[in-house]
Amino acid sequence: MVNLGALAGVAFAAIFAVVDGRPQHHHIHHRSGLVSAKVDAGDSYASTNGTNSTSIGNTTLPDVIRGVNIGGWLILEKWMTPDIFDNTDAVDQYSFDSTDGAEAKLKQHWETYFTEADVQKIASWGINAMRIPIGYWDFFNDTTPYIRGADAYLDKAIGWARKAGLKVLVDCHGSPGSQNGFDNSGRSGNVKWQTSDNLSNSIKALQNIATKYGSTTYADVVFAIQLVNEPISWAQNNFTLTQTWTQQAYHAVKSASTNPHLQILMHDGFMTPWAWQTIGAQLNGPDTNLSTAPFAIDTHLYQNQVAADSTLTQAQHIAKACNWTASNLLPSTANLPVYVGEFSAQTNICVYLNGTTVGGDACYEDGCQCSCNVDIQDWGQPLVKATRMFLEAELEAFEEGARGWFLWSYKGPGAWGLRNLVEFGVLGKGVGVGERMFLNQCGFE
Ligand SMILES: *[C@@H]1O[C@H](CO)[C@@H](O)[C@H](O)[C@H]1NC(C)=O
Ligand SMILES: *[C@@H]1O[C@H](CO)[C@@H](O)[C@H](O)[C@H]1NC(C)=O
Ligand SMILES: *[C@@H]1O[C@H](CO)[C@@H](O)[C@H](O)[C@H]1NC(C)=O
Ligand SMILES: *[C@@H]1O[C@H](CO)[C@@H](O)[C@H](O)[C@H]1NC(C)=O
Ligand SMILES: *[C@@H]1O[C@H](CO)[C@@H](O)[C@H](O)[C@H]1NC(C)=O
Ligand SMILES: *[C@@H]1O[C@H](CO)[C@@H](O)[C@H](O)[C@H]1NC(C)=O
Ligand SMILES: *[C@@H]1O[C@H](CO)[C@@H](O)[C@H](O)[C@H]1NC(C)=O
Ligand SMILES: *[C@@H]1O[C@H](CO)[C@@H](O)[C@H](O)[C@H]1NC(C)=O
Ligand SMILES: CC(=O)N[C@H]1CO[C@H](CO)[C@@H](O)[C@@H]1O
Repeated sequence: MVNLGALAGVAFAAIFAVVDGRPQHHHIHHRSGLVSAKVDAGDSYASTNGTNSTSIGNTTLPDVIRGVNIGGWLILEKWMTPDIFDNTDAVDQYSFDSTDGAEAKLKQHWETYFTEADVQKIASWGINAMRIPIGYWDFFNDTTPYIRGADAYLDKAIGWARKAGLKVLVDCHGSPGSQNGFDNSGRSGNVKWQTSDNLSNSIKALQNIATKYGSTTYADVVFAIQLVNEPISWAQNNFTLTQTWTQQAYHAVKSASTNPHLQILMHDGFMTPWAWQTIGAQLNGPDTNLSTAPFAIDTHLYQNQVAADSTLTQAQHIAKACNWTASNLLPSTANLPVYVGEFSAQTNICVYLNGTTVGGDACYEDGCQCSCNVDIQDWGQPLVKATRMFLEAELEAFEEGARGWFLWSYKGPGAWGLRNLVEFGVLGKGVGVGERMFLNQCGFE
């Protein structure tokens, strides 16, 4: 997930409100006697078609990737797992790794936060792929300031995925020097990815990743490797340099891989997939088949990261989500597949009993609930339904215009968590994540 610092506004406060379970404004009506978070028995559901698969060589890939991120596991993010940071001054993986007893705590976390039972649960919901973030430090031949060992758990997850029939995207989420200064890169603060040897060292780590996970041994389960996550295109980073590096990294990963069908993903650098069409055409060729193209773009589409989004009603959020197909995803003629590698059902809205929504984090009428400061287990039906409507619109837009999607994140807090969304009736019911209550919201049909 991306935390855009000062811009995050309400959303950032909301994260902590949800984590703490404490309302930020004591005059807000919360936990307002609406105890049932279940959807009405009388509601009707439709099942969108399951997704067919296409096989090439040893690789069989669903035609629509319906995925989830396994965030907060192999790279710590404090807002997602605050408990592990208790009694430390650490703010990120880097600072955590030098605290007392860090190694034992990390092993315990790796061992328990995500298990084979979770993979089975995910598969039972109709999810067919996982994007698994991991840091470069487990694949780097020289010493780094990070504790190693997370890669053994990536291997376990890949084994569980293989058994459950899920595909895996190995996502190099933390790169040398930090590509964005966000905690999700391993180290918050300075961005030094494009200084010193960090760019070439990023490629060295990717070569090791590709030698292993890009081999034919993994071709039945690892369908893609991601070069870098969310490199910023401002401040210390230069987007032109990012694009030059991407082509070098692409060729390095390709030559280190023996799986000829491996896909190589690059995050768009917050410049939208449109900015990658020329490179896409160069790497994929002019007549690429979108389901087999080797180079693809990862874009992240949130509606809770900038203050302006927190003024929107849910109807406006939905209109914006539907619009993404045209505004942020590419037409099939672009020869460049796009994955929505991160998005969330979480918006900052308040919902009245009659279903009307306003943006923000405060409302003043009995029964009204705001998504950012009421625990999801206490959500009444109006809030559950409004959130479901938005999430279904997002999925409709992605399945129309993208190769696939990965929700952030399986165990995210509140409405950030797929686990919570399924448990509290925001997505899926009988047949899983392909199930729809609000068909054709975007008018594509
Ligand atoms: C998709 O839906 C159609 C019509 O309901 C059905 O005939 C077909 O078997 C479905 N395909 C899959 C893969 O579920
Ligand atoms: C899956 O394949 C079947 C048989 O070719 C076809 O009828 C159906 O429309 C396909 N479903 C999807 C979702 O593409
Ligand atoms: C398929 O997998 C087998 C066993 O791992 C391997 O020997 C073979 O080269 C693979 N074929 C392709 C086309 O990747
Ligand atoms: C890292 O070390 C291994 C084992 O010595 C070697 O096979 C590999 O080529 C090295 N990777 C890089 C990128 O130098
Ligand atoms: C980014 O790098 C390119 C190529 O080196 C250079 O032409 C351009 O001026 C740089 N942009 C900025 C904003 O520094
Ligand atoms: C893309 O490639 C797959 C696998 O070879 C094939 O089934 C499909 O028909 C191709 N699609 C197009 C549009 O060529
Ligand atoms: C839809 O996208 C276009 C740009 O493609 C933009 O001009 C317009 O404001 C967007 N509308 C909404 C509701 O987001
Ligand atoms: C829904 O309730 C709110 C708050 O009482 C009210 O302002 C709004 O007009 C109502 N909307 C409709 C469509 O009844
Ligand atoms: C792993 C690595 O090469 N890190 C380097 C990134 O760049 C900074 C300086 O810009 C170095 O201090 C790091 O050693």
